[in-house]
Amino acid sequence: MSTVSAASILETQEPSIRDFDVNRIRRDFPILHQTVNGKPLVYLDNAATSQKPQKVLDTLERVYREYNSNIHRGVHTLSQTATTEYEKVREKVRSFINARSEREIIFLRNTTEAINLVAKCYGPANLKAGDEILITTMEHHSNIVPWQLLCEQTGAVLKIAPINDAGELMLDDYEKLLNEKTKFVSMAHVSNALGTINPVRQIVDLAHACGAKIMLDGAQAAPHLAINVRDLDCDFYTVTGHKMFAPTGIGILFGKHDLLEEMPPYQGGGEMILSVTFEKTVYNKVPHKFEAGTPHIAGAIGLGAAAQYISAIGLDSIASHEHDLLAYGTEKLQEIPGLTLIGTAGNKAAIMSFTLEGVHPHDVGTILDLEGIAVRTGHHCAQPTMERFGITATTRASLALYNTKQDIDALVMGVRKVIEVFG
Ligand code: 7TS
Repeated sequence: MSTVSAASILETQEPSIRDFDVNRIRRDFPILHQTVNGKPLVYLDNAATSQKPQKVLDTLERVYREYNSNIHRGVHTLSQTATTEYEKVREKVRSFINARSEREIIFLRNTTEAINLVAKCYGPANLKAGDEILITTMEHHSNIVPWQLLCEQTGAVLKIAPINDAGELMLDDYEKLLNEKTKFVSMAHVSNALGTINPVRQIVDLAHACGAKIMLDGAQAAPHLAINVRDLDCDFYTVTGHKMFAPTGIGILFGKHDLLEEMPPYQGGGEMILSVTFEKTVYNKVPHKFEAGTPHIAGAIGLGAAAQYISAIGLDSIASHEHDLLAYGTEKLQEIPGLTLIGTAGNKAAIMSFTLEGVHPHDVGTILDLEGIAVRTGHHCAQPTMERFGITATTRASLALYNTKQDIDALVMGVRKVIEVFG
């Protein structure tokens, strides 16, 4: 999957791209139109969580105003409406990531829960002592710790693929780490700390060639790139709703149907059963087997609205807009003395992580906040990535479809102010 240059896209004269109007898009996001510390808000913390468009806010309000009810268990009208709306989202999400069947879509809390589910439910039955799990140096902690737990449980060994100084996967080394002991591979589609877009299609083939199953962590991919799990042929893929304009507390796990069928349930409770006696419980079919308890009904319906919102604008248009901003921001930031970009991959999503000589990122973030600019500072839950670059933290500006060149200019002015303050 690659980002596309704005010029080449515009040449194709696709209507959705010609029509991309960032000012119109900004009007869809009420939260953006406020001042913070007396300055207009510049929201550049989208990799942590994105803002929500009016369409999603209205959808949530409608759920609670008009048909709030528990799903899958009531014969009454409200419950039937809630069930229908909730289940419709499974189809919307299926289409959004191009899965074969909506039975391959499991609603969960977030990406973290999805990775834990796969580690817990696929892992123990399929991995034994001495088997290897391969991840990379650029993973979020949620794509490290569940595998460490699985290694502790099974005696499997965690292997780490290296990255180069630009923050790109070193493919030759990656291939060398794959062998007949490799039983599972997991990798971020897009790195949250560096912005690197990994060559996941190629990695899936490499993993499968040595007989390993592969999980892709799409937390940072979903709002920026088109995801096509059928083309990718990955075994598992996960998306977290709140980074793609949906509410917090809702995400999805995609899994190939035959794998999900074989896996034991994640949690026991209501919804995940067909029948229960004290002697024997019969589990429900997938995906319900993995959805114990009352789910985040409104959240899932909000996720459907968010996916529709993204699709209506078009991921090509979004990628093109963000790619332009990334190019502009990279150029402007690089002009600042003492600023070092961390993560300069050739194929990158719109994330700009940087250090500033002599100034701790928390101080950068604090001063930017006084200017109304929201960025993330710290290790971004990717401590091993930081360690790879010999640092403990960065300042990270992460963009979304509603950001503008003016936002980047504000960031650049803010960073220059930081330098003034710190001499
Ligand atoms: N994987 C990646 C690549 C992520 O960026 C994140 C969250 C997660 C997994 C976990 O997502 P969750 O929804 O389950 O929490 N990343 C960030 C971040 O960069 N700043 O705050 C959260």
